[in-house]
Amino acid sequence: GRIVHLADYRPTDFVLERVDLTFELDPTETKVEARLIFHRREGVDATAPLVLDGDDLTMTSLLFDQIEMDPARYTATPESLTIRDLPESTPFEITVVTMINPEANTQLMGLYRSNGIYCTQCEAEGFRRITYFPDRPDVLAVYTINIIADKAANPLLLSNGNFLGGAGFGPDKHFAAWFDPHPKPSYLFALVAGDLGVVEDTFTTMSGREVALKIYVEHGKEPRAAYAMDALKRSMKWDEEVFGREYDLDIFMIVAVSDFNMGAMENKGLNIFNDKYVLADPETATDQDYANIEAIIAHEYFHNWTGNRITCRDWFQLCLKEGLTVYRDHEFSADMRSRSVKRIAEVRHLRSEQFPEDAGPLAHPVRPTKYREINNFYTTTVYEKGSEVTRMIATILGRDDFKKGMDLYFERHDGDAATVEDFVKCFEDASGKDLTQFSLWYHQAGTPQITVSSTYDASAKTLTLSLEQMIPATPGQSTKEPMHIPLRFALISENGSEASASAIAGGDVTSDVLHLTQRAQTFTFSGIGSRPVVSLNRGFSAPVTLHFAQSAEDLGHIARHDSDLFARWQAITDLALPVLTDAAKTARDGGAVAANSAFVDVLLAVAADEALEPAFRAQALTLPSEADIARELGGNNDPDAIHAGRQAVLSAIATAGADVFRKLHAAHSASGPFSPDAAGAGKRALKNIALSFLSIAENAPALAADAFARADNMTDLSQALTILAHRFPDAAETKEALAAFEARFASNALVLDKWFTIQATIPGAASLERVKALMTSPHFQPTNPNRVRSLVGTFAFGNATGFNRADGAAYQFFAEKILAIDPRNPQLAARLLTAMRSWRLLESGRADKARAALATIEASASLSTDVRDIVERILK
Ligand code: HT7
Ligand code: ZN
Repeated sequence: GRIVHLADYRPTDFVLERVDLTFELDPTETKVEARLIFHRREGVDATAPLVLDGDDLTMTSLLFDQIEMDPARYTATPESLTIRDLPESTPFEITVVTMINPEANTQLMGLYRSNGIYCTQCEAEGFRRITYFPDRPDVLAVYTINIIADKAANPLLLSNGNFLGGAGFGPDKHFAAWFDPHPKPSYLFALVAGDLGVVEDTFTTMSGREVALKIYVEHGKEPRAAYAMDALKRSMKWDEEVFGREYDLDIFMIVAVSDFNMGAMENKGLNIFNDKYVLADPETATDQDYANIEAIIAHEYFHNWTGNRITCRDWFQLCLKEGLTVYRDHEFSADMRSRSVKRIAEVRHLRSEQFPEDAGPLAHPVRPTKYREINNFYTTTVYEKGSEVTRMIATILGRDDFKKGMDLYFERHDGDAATVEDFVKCFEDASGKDLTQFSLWYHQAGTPQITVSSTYDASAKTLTLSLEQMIPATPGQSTKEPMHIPLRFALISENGSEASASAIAGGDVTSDVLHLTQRAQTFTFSGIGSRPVVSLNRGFSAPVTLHFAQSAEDLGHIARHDSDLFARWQAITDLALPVLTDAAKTARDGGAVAANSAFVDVLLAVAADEALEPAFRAQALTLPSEADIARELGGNNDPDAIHAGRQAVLSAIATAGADVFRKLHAAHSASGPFSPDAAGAGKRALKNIALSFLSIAENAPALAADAFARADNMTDLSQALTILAHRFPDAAETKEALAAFEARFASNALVLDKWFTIQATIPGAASLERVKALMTSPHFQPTNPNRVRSLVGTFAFGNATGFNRADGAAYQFFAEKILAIDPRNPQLAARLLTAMRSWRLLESGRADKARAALATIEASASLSTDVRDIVERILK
């Protein structure tokens, strides 16, 4: 594949006025007739041809203004259709017929069939696999869609917009027509046909219009769509209340399908979802599943304004819709749940996924300037760091000006295909602030590293805070400019209150935000009566890494007293990390790990503090992950030592806190009626982490086996099974529980995904054989992305000791799997392969073996562009 550069952007030569599509659906021979009306853009050379994109297309007919076209005037290949000798200024109509095979479409891009359901996925460049088209996001048009299909097999015929009408069509067929009045790019087109059940409801918008809401799922699964419907209605209301955004069609539909490459897709009026993010009930879904459904339903719905009404000019602007929409779904979940606990979860996710991406060979700016395969840029940097950049704009502007900027964006750009510059300009114009330096966040890759030191001068009553920023080199960017980094902070007095300064020198400080703008900067606060403890980057106001050598006493003070719960959690993490890295080093040298008792005391005090919400206490008790420790160690890593060290620390905490954990477990075990809300989920989280520590303390499976037997919801059941499998993999209780789980949920693939994941993530070298054996299980479907991710994906991403076993056997196994998946589904293969992006941080024995496995992949002659792009960048 060639490389696409942002600098080469130019508008199309022809303007698309209308699109009429007629589909005659057939599992293997679907006929697509596209009638497209174009005119030449003013000022474009009269001899310029019309070039349309295609991908693997077969054309059977081409008409120009209803008359068969002279073959001398066009060239059709599977990848493009070029038409010459076109009118200079008058509109003209092209009618193209293509034949496609949905059944054979294993890539899940374009029109495909999943479990007997026809569905589409057009973002980013799937529409060109349906018909020849100017398949780019800046070509907006109004679409009319006709669908003809066998009536018995496909009672349901859906597309974007409003339903126009339908009727019988011959003896066995019927048709339906849909019209979407909102101009849209091709990537938002959708079609669904098949036989599905439906859950229906209505929503009355703020201006009093009634919208029909429909969620389509497989027959019999309707009750499991109730939570998704509730989340949808809450999302619609929230977007009206918080962003002033009202829905704009008579109907909003969601369809759940079982084969899907990503989480969901925001097609106008017809969202298509991976069924994993729609279906839930207490028996089959965990609290995490409920939270994901709520967030993804909201995310796709919010795209109606940030993505659909205002779309992207080109794919380099992906963060314009994705970063902003993630920010909106984060804010929604924060309002629905506990804001601090949600923030902690977001930061954990950002650090475990985005920071490694930003520190490795796949690092790229939030707004990239070039790509070889756009599918590989649906990354955590574009999404999650993109969201953090939006959050920083809100922090710098403050609530009111941020709202003004958003309103201006909606007003100024509704109906546009916009750019990041357009977006930022709205905030500049609304606030009068210059965001030029801030915009570097879009252009410079790498996580800023900030070194901080503070000194208190008792006689002068001053506190000086010196900060220095360093942005590491990333691929293609060896030097960086200093950025504008907004750091929320507080100076906490000895008694826990927040000290205020009478004057500040050295830089811009607005209320509780310190604006670091220079490479090195010293802020002096005066009028400070006694030495305060500095709480910095509260609420994680900037996605940076702080290097601030605060004493254990100061961190303990923050952990116990900060009014910002996020900061308290961060202080606990800062106390934990050196304990865990020391433990890893000790384990590596074969020594006995001794956990630092000051840290354990703080942790247990927080765990036992009834004034704190259970969900927060559960977060505090969830120690930094093995990946977090590896990142902190920074290189030459031995996953076995990291694991052993962490286990030793967990044991020390379990022993010291056995009484606390026993009380917590008992107090939260008496469960009332199940509620998936945040309060219920928090109690379950605290109870289950207490159970996990108790099981470590007792070093026996009985407690978890008992919890497994008594569980009345999937959260408790899967947590108990995880403890059994991960702690006591060879115990009879574990074997029985795994078998019972498998038998009970044999007909529920989404639940069996949990069964695969729990086993794929059992620590230790033996897990490779386990994963291989599970691949032969009758429940494993190698063509279904959810199954592959739940087994192979979680093994590679979530089992550091198993995947990185010292003999390199798992890398070779993984390389074989990537090469087997790639021909069927390149997107899935490429995404899985990113699990190896941090191979250079391993100790040399493992690193050599990882490199060799990557080289095996690279040497394959028939790689997809997707996998070739990833493997070459990882190896560079
Ligand atoms: N905007 C959607 C992205 C997406 C996607 C991209 C590439 C290939 C398949 C895909 N399915 C969905 C999802 C979202 O961010 O809302
Ligand atoms: Zn999105």
